[in-house]
Amino acid sequence: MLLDQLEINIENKQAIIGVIGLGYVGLPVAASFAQVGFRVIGVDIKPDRVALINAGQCPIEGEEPGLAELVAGVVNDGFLHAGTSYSEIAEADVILIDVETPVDDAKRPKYVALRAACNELGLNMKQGTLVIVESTIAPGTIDNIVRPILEENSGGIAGSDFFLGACPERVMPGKLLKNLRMMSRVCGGTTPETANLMVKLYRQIVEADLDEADAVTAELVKTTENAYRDVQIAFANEVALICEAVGGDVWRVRDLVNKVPSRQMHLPGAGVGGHCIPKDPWLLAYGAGDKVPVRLIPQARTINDNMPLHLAEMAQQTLIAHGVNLPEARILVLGYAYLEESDDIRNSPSTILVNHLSQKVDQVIVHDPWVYGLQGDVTEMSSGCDAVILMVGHRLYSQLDLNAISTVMRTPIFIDGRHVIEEADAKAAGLAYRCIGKG
Ligand code: SAJ
Repeated sequence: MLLDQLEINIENKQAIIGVIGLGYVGLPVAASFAQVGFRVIGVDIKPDRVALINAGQCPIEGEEPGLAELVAGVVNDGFLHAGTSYSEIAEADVILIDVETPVDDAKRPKYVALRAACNELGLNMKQGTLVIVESTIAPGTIDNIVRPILEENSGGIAGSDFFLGACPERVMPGKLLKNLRMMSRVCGGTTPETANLMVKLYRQIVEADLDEADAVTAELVKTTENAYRDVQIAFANEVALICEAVGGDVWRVRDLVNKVPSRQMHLPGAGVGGHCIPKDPWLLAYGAGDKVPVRLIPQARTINDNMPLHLAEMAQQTLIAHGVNLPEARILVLGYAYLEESDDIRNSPSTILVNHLSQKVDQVIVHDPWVYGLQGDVTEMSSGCDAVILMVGHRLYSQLDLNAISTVMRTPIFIDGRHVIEEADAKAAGLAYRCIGKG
């Protein structure tokens, strides 16, 4: 009965939707449901973020096409309201949980925010509520953490007094609204009926496939899709190191390997950053507990995390080979964001490189056209430097005036961590050029 009534209210958009966590996942999803006519109540622990949203402003940084206008519209029309108290979502029929789920230094999930949200929600939610965790979580989290906390604090039973599932988000910075609408999603319910209801809910805002599954499958798919990418990148990086050792060119090797059907060797490079790929493999590994000796996934993480240090070693070797005294050396690092054409510096490989080199040389200067405070003229910034290390494949770096840079550098060394510069061009400009993956 509870489920049937909820289904009716979802279909006729009478269901009230609560969203816990109004960050780069929660706010776009709250605004998207509001846009199609649901009354949405958002809850966030940051009062200033809540105040901004209620003033119709979007606190998400970076370029997110359509998001600011959408937030302004749905707030102005009264479909989206934000608050800091869970009492405001006591009347909600559906609750989406979009809080951070980072890993700690020991690579274990840090569920402080998730546990707090479940504790508060359990004490406030009404009978018959559908609770969906959209945050990326380790396999087993719904069953071992979310369900027990909600049942204990609400006094109800999942599947009968309230309904519970996981539907991991697949948003990407710069494409939040587009991905929300166009990316398929796994609707993992603790019961088949719940999964079916989740599909009916998301069908209101998602145009892509919505696949019914159980909760652990939804948890596995999201963490696996990102662990898969991390392992693929690690393989490319390991082949790059082999190519350096045997005098090969990984970029040509990759092109020729990928001519073979069903080969899709990824891009080697200066490392793997961001908010997803460095974290999600650890969530997948954690889910295995001590039942399975997980070896490949941690090794891939180690390989990728070592790439910035490999770049630093390449730079140090080349500086010494050119007679530069490291403690007097001056280095320019090109790129501080974790990804090309992005201003997002979360888990950026450049951070590892800069911290390492700062212990070894006299001065490390950082440029990034997208990161506030790091913009500038690359030629001017390379003046008097002994090495330039390219860490991010920003388009700007493919248009550098290599002759001018070579002229103003004290020692014209160029280390290319993303194969942005062609070796012939670098050498024609008088640069001592080294590239990841080229022996
Ligand atoms: N990277 C490589 N080699 C590659 C691909 C990426 O070194 O072949 C590096 C990038 O430089 C970056 C890091 O890995 O430092 C992550 O790059 P990414 O392209 O995976 O971008 P992300 O971190 O934004 O990943 C997101 C993920 N999306 C979600 O979690 C919803 C990921 O699943 C997507 O595959 C990826 O976007 C994408 O395809 O754009």
